[in-house]
Amino acid sequence: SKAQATEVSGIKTVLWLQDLPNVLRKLMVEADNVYVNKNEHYRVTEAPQVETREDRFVKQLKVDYPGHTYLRSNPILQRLRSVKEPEEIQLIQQACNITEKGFRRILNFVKPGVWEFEIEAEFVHEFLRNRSKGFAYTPIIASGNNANVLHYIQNNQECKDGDLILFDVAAEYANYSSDMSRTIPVNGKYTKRQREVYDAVLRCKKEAEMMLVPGNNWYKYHEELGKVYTSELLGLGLLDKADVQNEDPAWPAYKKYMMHGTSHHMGLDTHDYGLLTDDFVAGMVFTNEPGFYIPAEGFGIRLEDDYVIQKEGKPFNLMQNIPLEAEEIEDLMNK
Ligand SMILES: [Mn+2]
Repeated sequence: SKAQATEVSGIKTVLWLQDLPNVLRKLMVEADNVYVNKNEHYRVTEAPQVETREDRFVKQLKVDYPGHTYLRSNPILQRLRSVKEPEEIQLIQQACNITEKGFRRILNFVKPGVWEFEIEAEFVHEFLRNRSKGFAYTPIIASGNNANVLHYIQNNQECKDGDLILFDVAAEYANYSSDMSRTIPVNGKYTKRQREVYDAVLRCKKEAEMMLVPGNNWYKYHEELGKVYTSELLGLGLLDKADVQNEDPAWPAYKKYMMHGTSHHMGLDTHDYGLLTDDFVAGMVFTNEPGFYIPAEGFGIRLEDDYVIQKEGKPFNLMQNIPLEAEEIEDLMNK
């Protein structure tokens, strides 16, 4: 009922949809400016092939009311959505906590011979029994060289002794996302080389964390991180000085091993709205997800947590309770 709609939403005036044309007409003849919505997400790279219901509505508005000034609501919405309310952060935290349960469960489950889809099933079972509606996005469970296929979602291979498994798996809760990546050894023990790369990625993640502070912005952040990646890849012997000296500034040498962005807004969408040119401000939620991908060595490693930018100092890590250090993961797998 209308009364119930008011009760759950706090909205005082609730009307039936059939009243829309008349109410809209009354409002339009009193208004000069109309803000219309359009998906301007930076990840939308080409014009959509299908006209949405909203597109048709805007088109009709312009036919019916040609003399109005039409403006974009999107910059306003982008800014509203990129800075989260405390209630929203609580829901994202809950999504992260459910993701943690799933991850701890599979640490007890993974062993040589297990199939990627079996791990996927463990995750979703744990998510649903904690009142999540499921995965926040199509999960990546990539053992061995599958980790080097950036959006590997087949999850249909057997996990082999000696290989790593890269997970990019997380729960939704109350329509809010979480977004986690971890990389674990199938047999419960990283090799010396796997561990070297693991610790290098982890250092990158810790460096990135220090830069998720107010006043920085997405572009400066990525430029600085390029230097961190370059230095770690030199240390791992994956790049040499000549590679760096001769690099193409448009595609720096480090991108051979780390070819994706380090952070994105997260919230109602896993890749949430937000204007990348805006400075970071308190209440924005970002992922932090460095990775090194080495097909020649048969593995790839990505580590990802979700953070809330604070007014001052370090960001708050919503995934601080999810095992991350290599020793802790080995200990839990061998318990
Ligand atoms: Mn992510």
